[in-house]
Amino acid sequence: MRDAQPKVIYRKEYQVPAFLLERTELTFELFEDHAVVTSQLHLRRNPEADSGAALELNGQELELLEIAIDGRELAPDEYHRDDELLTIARAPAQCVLRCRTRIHPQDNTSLEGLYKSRTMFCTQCEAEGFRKITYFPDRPDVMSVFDVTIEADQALYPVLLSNGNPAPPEALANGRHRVRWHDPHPKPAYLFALVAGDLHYVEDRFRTCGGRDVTLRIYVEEKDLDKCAHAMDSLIQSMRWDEETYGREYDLDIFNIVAVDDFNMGAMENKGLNIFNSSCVLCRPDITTDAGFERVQAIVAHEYFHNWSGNRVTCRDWFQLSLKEGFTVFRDAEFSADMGSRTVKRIEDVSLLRTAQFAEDAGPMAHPVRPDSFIEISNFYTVTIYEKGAEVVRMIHTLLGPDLFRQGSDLYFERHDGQAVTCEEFVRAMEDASGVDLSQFRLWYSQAGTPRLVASGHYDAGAARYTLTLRQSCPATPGQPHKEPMTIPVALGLLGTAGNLPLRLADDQPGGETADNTHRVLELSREEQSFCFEGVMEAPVPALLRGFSAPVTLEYDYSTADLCALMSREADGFVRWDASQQLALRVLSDTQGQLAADSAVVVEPQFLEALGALLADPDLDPAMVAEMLRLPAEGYLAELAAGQGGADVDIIHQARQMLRSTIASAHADLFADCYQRLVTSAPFAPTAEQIGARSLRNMCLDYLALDGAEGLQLAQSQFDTATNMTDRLAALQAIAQHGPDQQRDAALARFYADWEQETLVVNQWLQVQAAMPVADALERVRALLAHPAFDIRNPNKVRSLIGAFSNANPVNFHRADGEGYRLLADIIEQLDSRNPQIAARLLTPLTKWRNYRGRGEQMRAQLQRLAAMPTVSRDVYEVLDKALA
Ligand code: B3K
Ligand code: ZN
Repeated sequence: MRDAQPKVIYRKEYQVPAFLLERTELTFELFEDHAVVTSQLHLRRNPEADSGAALELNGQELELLEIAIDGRELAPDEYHRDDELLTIARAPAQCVLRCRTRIHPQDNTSLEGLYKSRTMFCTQCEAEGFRKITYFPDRPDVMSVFDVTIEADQALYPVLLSNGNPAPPEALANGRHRVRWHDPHPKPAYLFALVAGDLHYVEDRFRTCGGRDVTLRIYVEEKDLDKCAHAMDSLIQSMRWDEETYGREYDLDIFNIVAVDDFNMGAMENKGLNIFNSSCVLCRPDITTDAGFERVQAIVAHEYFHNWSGNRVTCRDWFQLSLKEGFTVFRDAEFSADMGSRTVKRIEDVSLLRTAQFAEDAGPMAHPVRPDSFIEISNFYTVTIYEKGAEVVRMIHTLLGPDLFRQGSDLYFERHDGQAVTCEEFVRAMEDASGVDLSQFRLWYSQAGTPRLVASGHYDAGAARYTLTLRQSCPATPGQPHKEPMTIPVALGLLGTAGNLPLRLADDQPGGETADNTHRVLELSREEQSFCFEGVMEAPVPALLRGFSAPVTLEYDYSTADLCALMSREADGFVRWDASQQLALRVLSDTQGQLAADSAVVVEPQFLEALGALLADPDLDPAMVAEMLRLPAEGYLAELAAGQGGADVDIIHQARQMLRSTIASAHADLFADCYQRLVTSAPFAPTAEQIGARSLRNMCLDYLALDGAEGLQLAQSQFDTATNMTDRLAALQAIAQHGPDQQRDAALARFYADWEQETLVVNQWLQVQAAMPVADALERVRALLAHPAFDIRNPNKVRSLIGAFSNANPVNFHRADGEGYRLLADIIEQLDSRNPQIAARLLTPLTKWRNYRGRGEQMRAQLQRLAAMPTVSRDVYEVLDKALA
């Protein structure tokens, strides 16, 4: 790897900035082969800092044209410059620093800083991209008011946008023009944004609770104007929801969203000017699936909610990233739950947490929600920071209850408005407003790893008493060999033969009283605790972790009959679903055992019966039935097997396929009936009800196609006649996964011919092919790399083809000859010098090399090959370093 090892940055080394910024003036002169950035920084020594501390400005890959203080150009010996920093040892206590730099946005392939996406200029500054634009104290605790002037060619870039409010445009000589923007809200550089391009917009208005009218615009290329309605609706719903749920009002006269094609992640919450990956904003029923509609709604909301949780109150340093991300994910999850089906949203989130976050927490990249160190902050935009961080906020919500939680969030926003703060300040505001002591709870921020909860129950019929014993432990993670017991809220009910039983805890025991006497939230705080319920008239089945009240693994020795009872009668939808998954896991594990031992495969009849009952009952929520019929993913099965001696990908795949075929043939008639029952002539709408119905119907289609020719014919007819992308893509997927070669290739060719012009649809087409479990999938992926539909410079395409192949096609990625690993490493090698963020992210599946029986060494060999590249980015270095440690 590179000779000089990248520096590790530690949270404990935080120091306040030496200088504060009162105002930032920026001028951008944009040209076809470069841009000139002029800055005037109004600086003042920070009274809280060491009085001799030097002024430090971050800067990377910048050509310095001019540097002056208070109008006087600096001599070369008055400042020092290296690859990352410009240091001025003796700057006046108050001064204006003027800097001119030249940059080359056209050549910026990292998609960080100022760059070009197709024909437009745009920026991405979080976390540390601003330093690629000009010299600046690029840290989130340096906040200032920004005045931005943009000058560019009027014909090529008629729209010039930045944060805040604009002044009228001015025409300049040579066909150029200029627009000035003023953002009155002090902000760190990571929230700065600029866009210049030939853009068109859809406009609406929102009147805030305080009576102010806000202009809402979504800027897109002209061809995409008819794909903005859903994002606009979602924005208006989000603004209303945040007023009603959190009392948060929007604070500028304009809110702009811009869609760009080349973007490293989903979207970015820049103040008043959110920049979106076009895949997370553009929607139309004929090109977007239901999942796409839901994603757009959630991401629009997420970025909007950041206006308070992130922008008005921001992070002191990047170790506090979850302060804004965890809280904002919790907020957007609750918003989505309110807009659609609460239980289904929870199921989706828990599935992601279990498959991706638990895996991260069990692997070499494990880190606490508030990390202690990093090499490259871009690597820490993780499922732990986002999803586990959101679970931590959710647990505070559960422990305090909705009213005290709201008082806590009000206090947090009021106390820290305009500040850059830490996770500690969030917890303290919650404590101060509620009077609840969260001292022990804070361990959730500092300890990595997924806690393991083991539960056991004892029923004493004579005393009508049920005793539940809970024991917690947490596995060691890198740098954290020993863990302390945490506060774990365990929401539960007790299920009897005729429904949930009333709960009465023995007098001396705490257990959150709730309005519903069949529901309690127990607080486990010691390593082991027993909770005693009185007046229990029959032996109950405990319904534990209702709503997934804590991000832990749970072990309880349920009988198959217990799980069937929970599946059919438990009041909590999450527990019903979870019981179905546990049952499926048990059956899958039996099947794997039978396959490994070469013995006959026998599927537990109670499991098949339970699924049949779900399919046959027209009164059940179709969305829930679909979720309960979905078998755990192969990747998740591999994670579980990793802890038990290593995963055998082929056995896992065979077992899952075999179980699916058994279900398909056992219930062929029920699938066909259910499919017909859900046919509708209602016009398409992305409502929870319709989404649920389509989800079950397409689940039925998939099982029917798996069962044989008749089902494949049905899939073909749905493919030929579908009028929305959800149904069309589901049919294509069913054909691609289960159809004969000829039918599959014809459908794929037809799909491409129909949608060649719609990039986002073409990306779905790439994804379907990357995930096909056919023998030549890898060769197909290699061929697609050369197809005009692919472009390695575009992160969406890389994710669709390479991301899908390595994460959603386990049998082919883990091919015995190691070619899957080689393919991924080839791509990472090509990408690392261009776009290190994407390269580092693609590495994830290889970092799990220890989990795979018989494959680990081949995976590790590819990591070692990458480590031997002559130059390695800081991003990829950090991941390799941890994965190979
Ligand atoms: N805050 C951005 C993520 C920035 C990632 C930088 N590598 C999007 C979001 O979480 O809302
Ligand atoms: Zn966010």
